[in-house]
Amino acid sequence: MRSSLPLRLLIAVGLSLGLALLLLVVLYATSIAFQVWDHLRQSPVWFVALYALGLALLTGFGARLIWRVLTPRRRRRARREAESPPAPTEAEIRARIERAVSKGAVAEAEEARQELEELAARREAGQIHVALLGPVSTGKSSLVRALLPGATAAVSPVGGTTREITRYTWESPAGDRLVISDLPGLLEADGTLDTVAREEALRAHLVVYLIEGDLTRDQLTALHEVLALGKPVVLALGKSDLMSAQDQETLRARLAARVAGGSRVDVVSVSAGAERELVRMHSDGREDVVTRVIPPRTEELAQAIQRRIDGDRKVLDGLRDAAVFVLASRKLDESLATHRRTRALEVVSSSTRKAILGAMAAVSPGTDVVIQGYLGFQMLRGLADIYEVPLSKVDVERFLLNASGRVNKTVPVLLAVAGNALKAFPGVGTLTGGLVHAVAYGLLFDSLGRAVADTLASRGTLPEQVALKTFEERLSEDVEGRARRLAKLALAEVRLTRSTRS
Ligand SMILES: Nc1nc2c(ncn2[C@@H]2O[C@H](COP(=O)(O)OP(=O)(O)OP(=O)(O)O)[C@@H](O)[C@H]2O)c(=O)[nH]1
Ligand SMILES: [Mg+2]
Repeated sequence: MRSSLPLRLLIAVGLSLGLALLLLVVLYATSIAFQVWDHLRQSPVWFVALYALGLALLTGFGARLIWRVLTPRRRRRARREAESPPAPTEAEIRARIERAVSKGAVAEAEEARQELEELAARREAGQIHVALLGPVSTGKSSLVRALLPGATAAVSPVGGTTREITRYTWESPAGDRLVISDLPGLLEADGTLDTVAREEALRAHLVVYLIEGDLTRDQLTALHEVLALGKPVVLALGKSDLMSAQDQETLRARLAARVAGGSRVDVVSVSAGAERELVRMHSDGREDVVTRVIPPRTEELAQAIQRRIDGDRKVLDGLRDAAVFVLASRKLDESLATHRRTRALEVVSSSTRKAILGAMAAVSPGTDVVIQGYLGFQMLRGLADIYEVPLSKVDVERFLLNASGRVNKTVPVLLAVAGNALKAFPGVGTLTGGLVHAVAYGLLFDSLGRAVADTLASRGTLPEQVALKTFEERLSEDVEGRARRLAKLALAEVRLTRSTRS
């Protein structure tokens, strides 16, 4: 459509005015810029540098502010998630399992190995797995019964009825045979079965998350955990027979808005059916109770499941595999962390014992320092080896030197605490001098070893300042209790030496 002449004239006038204004702004800005430039030329160099720095900072800050305003928080979070490390591959996990086994952590690697074995068995069987997840008592087992009239899943109004995973074979509307897992309810009072249910959800291709009202914060978190792994989810609003059509519609719209999973979440209504007792009034005044059977309503759910499994099977398998790899890797991380912690504490306690013995066995003044230096070196190397952190000889020596520097002021306190601890044991007598030193050394070793082990475990490296700060904190932690234990240990050694001599 062609615009009329007056309108075009109006646009031309508007444009001319706009251009004139722009020209004015440019001229004005240029004039100010020249004035500033003239001033700057007469100013000392340090002022010009400071001015330039200020301008650069202001520009950087402004650019960052504009970027934050233009990028909504959700997109920034999505970017961060996209940048998060990808799921480990099967080859990587297998290599880690092998390394753990070669280091003696056979039992620790077992759970991860079993996850991979289970995955291999499921791949071989080629069936689609659907996990029925959701908070307690939302009707998961009842839904299994509704889908499979022959199923014997236990149902009860008391929460926490299902205590283990039960798998059923279900035929979808299009005749596909699927495995449906009825899972223990999430977020039950003691929470012991949460992990069982969540892990099975990770092993499935598809998760049906059954709720019976709006999502609580905890339920939303549990759902996001599944969504974070990219798994398709059907969010099923259960017990729909208890809600009016209007309420259901409002709630479903709200649920869809709350679940930020986009196209990966379908929201459907389901009902496992129910029986309701009604009082029937007769014309002659008689009353009797009749049972009204409300039929199950599962078609919408079945269709949603079918739609999902009709998608690209390779993609579904890939997402399932990735989730299992995350699960296996997590299990390996957890059990290796426990294993490493146990071994690290063994190294610390054996080094502490040796430090006590070394101090007691020192033949002349100064020899104890040499012994402790050697033992400290061995302890740190042992811990670094357990946590697979490469630490050079120079690194260890510098660290030990700085650690000794830190404790110089604390030594008198440690000696006093050690002396006090020994007083609790009658008959220590003349030996006390050497023993006090030995117990103080023990306290130093115990604190240093634990601090280094904690730092290696939490950081995966040994940042010196962090480890030394932890060392100082550990030194004052339960110092009396530890001194008593170490005093007991030292005395036991003394008695042992005496009895072998006599
Ligand atoms: N009205 C109505 N009641 C239902 C429906 N589904 C389940 N119920 C009732 O809800 C209660 C809990 O049902 P279950 O099937 O045991 O729930 P669950 O989610 O398996 O429970 P847990 O295994 O304890 O987590 C029972 O009293 C059921 O009769 C439904 O669709 N409509
Ligand atoms: Mg159940």
